[in-house]
Amino acid sequence: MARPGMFIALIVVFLTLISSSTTEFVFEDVFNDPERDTFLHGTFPEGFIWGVGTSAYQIEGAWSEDGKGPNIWDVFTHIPGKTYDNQNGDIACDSYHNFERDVEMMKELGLTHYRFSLSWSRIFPTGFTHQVNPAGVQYYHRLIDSLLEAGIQPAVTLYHFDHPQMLEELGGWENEMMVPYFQAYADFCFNEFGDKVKIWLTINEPEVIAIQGYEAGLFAPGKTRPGYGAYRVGHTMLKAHARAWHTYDQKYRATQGGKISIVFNSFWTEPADPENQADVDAAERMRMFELGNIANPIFGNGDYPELVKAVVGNMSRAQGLTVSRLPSFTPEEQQLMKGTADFFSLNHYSTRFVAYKKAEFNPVPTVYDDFQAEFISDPVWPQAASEWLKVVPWGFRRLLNWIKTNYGDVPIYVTENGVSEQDGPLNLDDEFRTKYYRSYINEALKASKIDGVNLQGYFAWSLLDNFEWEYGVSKRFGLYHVDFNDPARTRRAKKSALTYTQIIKDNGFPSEEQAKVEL
Ligand code: GBH
Repeated sequence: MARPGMFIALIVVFLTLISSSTTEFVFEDVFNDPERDTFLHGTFPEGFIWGVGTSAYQIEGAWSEDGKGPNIWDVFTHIPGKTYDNQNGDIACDSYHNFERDVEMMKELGLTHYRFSLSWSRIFPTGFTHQVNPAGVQYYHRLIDSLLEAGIQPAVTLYHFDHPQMLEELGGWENEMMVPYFQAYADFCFNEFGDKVKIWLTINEPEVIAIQGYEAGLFAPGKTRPGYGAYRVGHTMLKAHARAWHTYDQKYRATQGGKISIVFNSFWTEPADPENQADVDAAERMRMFELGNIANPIFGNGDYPELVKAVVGNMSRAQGLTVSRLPSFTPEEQQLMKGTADFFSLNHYSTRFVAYKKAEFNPVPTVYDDFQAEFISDPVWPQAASEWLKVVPWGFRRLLNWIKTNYGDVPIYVTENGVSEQDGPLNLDDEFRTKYYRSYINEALKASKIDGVNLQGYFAWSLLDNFEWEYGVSKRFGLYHVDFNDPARTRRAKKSALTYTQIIKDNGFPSEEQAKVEL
């Protein structure tokens, strides 16, 4: 006959089974550490910004229509061998003609904000402000007006990788004169659109353009200046940003009342061996090179981080140089840089393990040698279509915390986050992307609710499949599928679009009790 003690023990086992089966994980097979990966129920702060992002070259098409001038991406993609299958953005999603459909999709999603960029050469065909293209200006007015009519606020990037070709012929970002040229362009845009636009972003990912465009040569303008290009170009872009910020601050803020910042992109880096101090240091060094080096001048003391100055300085000396390859700011420039952002704007996609690598002294110095780091990824991490993009949700929370630790309680907007799938037969059931968004947004929720990170907005990348730079349209990042073989560029909602719609509606992931309270 069963004794009462045994009966109680059975009940305990039963209850334990039930409660453990309610522990939720999104990527159950891979990320199932109960401490780190358990799904959190709860909602984001009231007034949270929910958006999606795109950029001009990636979606607009109409590359030479209605008076638009050529930009560096038009020229670069027309050079054979630069992009996958020699694809280009001549037509892309044809959003120049389809923007009303785009806005309709945004309404379906229930967005509060839409982040898009202006094509500099559509507004100023040569880049210079004495020759404006009225059709280009009108196009952006129509887009902005239809957003506002739909109750969606525009968040406008002035520059997302695509400056006018004429300016590149004068040296592009290697030319210091880009600072006043960019300032004049920004001034025009604030004046023209600023009564309707309350969120401005000056430059998208300066560190990416610097490395990909002027060091590695994989992005337009395709220049290779190993060891110097990235630092020099980054330096000029930071100054251009600061001048644009001051222009807004002095001439427009009081009457227009908007906010303005610059967009950074960063991986999270985790030491390959947390017990090995050299790896721990290498991981921090990478954060400083990738994010600190551009964030410190703006959110810190106006200058590059001491660590980066020391590393590049020492490497340069060891290479027999008398001047560091990293340019320096004068005290006046530091004053100019400091504080030139109203919020912290972050693009984030993925995480890497970093191991220490002994400094190499090659005849031609490179930025990569300066890193003294080796990148490793865990083979269990789910792999997106883009080679560099491994799915590691927990890295997102750590990066958000790192920003708080280093730059304080600054409001953060995540301006891009998303995942790619390979082009193939039409499949709208994108379970992989759905899980990516659920898990990454959930890590953002943990940062907000548990860690007290001042997160105020989130933009998914991207509204729709688009021209993914050197990969052409072979990598799809969209919540909406685009048929690139169809002249109408028909858009169709993927499953992830429906998931995102629900998250926005719920302002996160309310628990059952919260959901009931809301009823
Ligand atoms: C963003 O850049 C862009 O803003 C956006 O236009 C783009 O469509 C989106 O991402 C998706 O790619 O040498 O290992 O660092 C993201 C930053 C820059 C990340 C280039 C990958 C190259 C690989 N990307 N980087 S690596």
